Amino acid sequence: HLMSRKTCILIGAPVDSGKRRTGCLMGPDSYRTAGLAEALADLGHRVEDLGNLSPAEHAPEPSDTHLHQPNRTIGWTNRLIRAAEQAMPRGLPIFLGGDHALALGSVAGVANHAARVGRPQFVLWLDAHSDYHTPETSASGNLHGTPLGYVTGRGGFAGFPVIKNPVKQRNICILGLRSVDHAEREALQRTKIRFHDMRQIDEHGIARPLQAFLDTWAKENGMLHVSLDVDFLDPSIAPAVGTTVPGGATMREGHLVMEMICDSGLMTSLDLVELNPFLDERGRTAQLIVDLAASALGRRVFDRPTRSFS
Ligand code: HAR
Ligand code: MN
Ligand code: MN
Ligand code: MN
Repeated sequence: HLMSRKTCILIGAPVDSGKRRTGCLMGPDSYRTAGLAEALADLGHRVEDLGNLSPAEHAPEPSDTHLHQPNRTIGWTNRLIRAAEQAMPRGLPIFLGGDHALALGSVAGVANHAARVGRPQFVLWLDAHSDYHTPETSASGNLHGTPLGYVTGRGGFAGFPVIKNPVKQRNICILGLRSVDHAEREALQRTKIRFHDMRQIDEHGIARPLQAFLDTWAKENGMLHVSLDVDFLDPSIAPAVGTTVPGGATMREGHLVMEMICDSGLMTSLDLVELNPFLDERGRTAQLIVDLAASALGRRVFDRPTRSFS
């Protein structure tokens, strides 16, 4: 087997407060129906399913804000930080979204664990969007556009748990960008975050920037959190997402990324986010995401390196 046997901890996080269009709350059960636990068990992993969480207690929503359901997202963030901290010492948590607002909590929580064990936290963000807003810069008021802003320690997250262990900008790599707001682009370009838009991926392939990032991370014995937003993929293969953007990653680009992550050997946590089963076609998007997760956890046709045919 390519990958050592892991304890995969499935954490249902039916977060639906990060944007206005609802439906992501059905994501965790859609992944279960598509056979996620069985696929991982077939690869030799132990699988535990913690069921679906609910948000921690939170105040009622304010009416004097451009933000959509900030307090519910605060409740989720508190709950998910705790869930991530509790799961990390026991295995590899897989956060079943839920929209991308769940990553405010999942990433903050795994970064707290990394700090506790004295290892740097790395984050690979697979997304059409950079999700680097703060509540103040977000024109839409949709907090699923803010998790990278939050976990890197940008200001403006009043009422949210204080970020104890910000993820270093240089330890973040975003792949798949093709929809970045003006304020985000300006801010992102001033950071050390590595980001690669679809143009770069078209021109140089997806393997090169990913390998460069994985090499740094391996050298520094980091923890690696992978956050897979469904809209990273092209809508023609992954229609079940509220924010489709044409021109996304192909099926093989998606699998290659996951296979390379697996070969690198040390993915320590994973988010599967933004699946909206209400928009799916006969479960095909859920199935594709399950297959991608299986690739990240060792599914292969043949083990690498392939022998030559000579
Ligand atoms: N940048 C836009 C906004 O802030 C769109 C954000 C959409 N985010 C996601 N997740 N779908 O990546 O509203
Ligand atoms: Mn095998
Ligand atoms: Mn996203
Ligand atoms: Mn997105």
